[in-house]
Amino acid sequence: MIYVTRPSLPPFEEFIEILRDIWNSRWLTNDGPYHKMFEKALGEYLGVKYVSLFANGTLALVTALQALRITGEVITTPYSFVATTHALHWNGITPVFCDIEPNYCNMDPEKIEALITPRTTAILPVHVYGNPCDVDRIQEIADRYGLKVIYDACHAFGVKINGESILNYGDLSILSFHATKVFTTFEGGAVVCHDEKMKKRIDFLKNFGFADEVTVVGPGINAKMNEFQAALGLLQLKYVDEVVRNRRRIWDIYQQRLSNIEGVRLIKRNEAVSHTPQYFPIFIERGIFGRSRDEVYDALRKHGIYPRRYFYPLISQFPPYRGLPSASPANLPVAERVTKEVLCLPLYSDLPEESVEFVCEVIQRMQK
Ligand code: T4K
Repeated sequence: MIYVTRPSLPPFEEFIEILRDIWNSRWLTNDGPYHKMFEKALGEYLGVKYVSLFANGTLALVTALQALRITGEVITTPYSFVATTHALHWNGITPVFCDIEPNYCNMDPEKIEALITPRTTAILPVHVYGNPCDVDRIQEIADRYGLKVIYDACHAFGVKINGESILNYGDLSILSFHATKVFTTFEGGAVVCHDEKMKKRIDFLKNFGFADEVTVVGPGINAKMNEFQAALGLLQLKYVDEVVRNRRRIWDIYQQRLSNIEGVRLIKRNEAVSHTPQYFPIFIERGIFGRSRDEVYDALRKHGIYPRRYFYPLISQFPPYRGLPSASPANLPVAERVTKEVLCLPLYSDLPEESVEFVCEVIQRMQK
């Protein structure tokens, strides 16, 4: 079986040593020593000022919106994992779906302004597949209308643009360290921010709102990362560069093998960006390839290959959201097309080259 992804883990013996240490200390959570060490080391690795660790990316998103006191309507993308919009829902915020552009599958900045109303308070774009959004254009719009920008950067661990971390754009950025991500702490996540006051507020909110033993500053939640997650994260930092190198090598093989198949469109790459490939999406253009995306999906599965249709269906088609005016397919023509074409191929650090070749062969053989 060849899955869409598999976690990269450090040598077991190294983790056992750390487990022993945690056992002996009996400090398991609540800003323990490994939490402190990992938070500091992660900020340095990513090249950002402040990091707050979380139990997972979804709680990080929910808390980030709380931290900025976002209300009313937020403009977001329907082309993402459902957690992006759920985070708005959990905060009583109305999502307003903006269409995407076809090259990178990110929110189309040219379509944002038409969606702004007096109730709009923020923009929540996603760096889909780790490809940076048009951060300058989005910031320009946000500044003109006085909106906050929160980036869902769950696919963008370590991504840089012109040598600068992509996490340094916008008001806040959110990371996920789920088992399926380039960098994993089993489950986990983080909020990246740019000033100490905001970091403090986020840290209070993820710990029930406690500022000290007797002071609660807001209706916080329990979203803390525990010592086991933090210890794994600390260890993972030693190996992540190697993991990224391996992923890039696999990316290059796919790129080379698939770029000349008519009807298989590949995602665009921005030369200014240093990538940490999270997924290898392809887009099956039925009219040219002669087969539908789902036919290719089924054929691969018959060969024991398990690609995923990230992101299908669009979030705007799920029951909590499909009644919204902005969820109408007429408002989202590009996203509606892309969601029917996309297939994310297996990509992980220790995926054998023969497996990559096999995946490409099965796709090539299907062309009519
Ligand atoms: N924003 C964005 C843009 C996101 O992509 C995500 C998460 C979030 C926010 C929320 O972050 P978290 O709260 O999750 O930290 C997966 C993940 O559960 C999810 O984290 C991820 N995005 C999403 C894109 O994919 P599923 O339901 O597709 O995962 P699952 O369990 O089917 O796993 C996929 C494949 O990975 C399996 O076929 C085999 C492999 N796998 C999976 C797990 C869990 C392993 O080999 N080992 C494992 O432990 O959602």
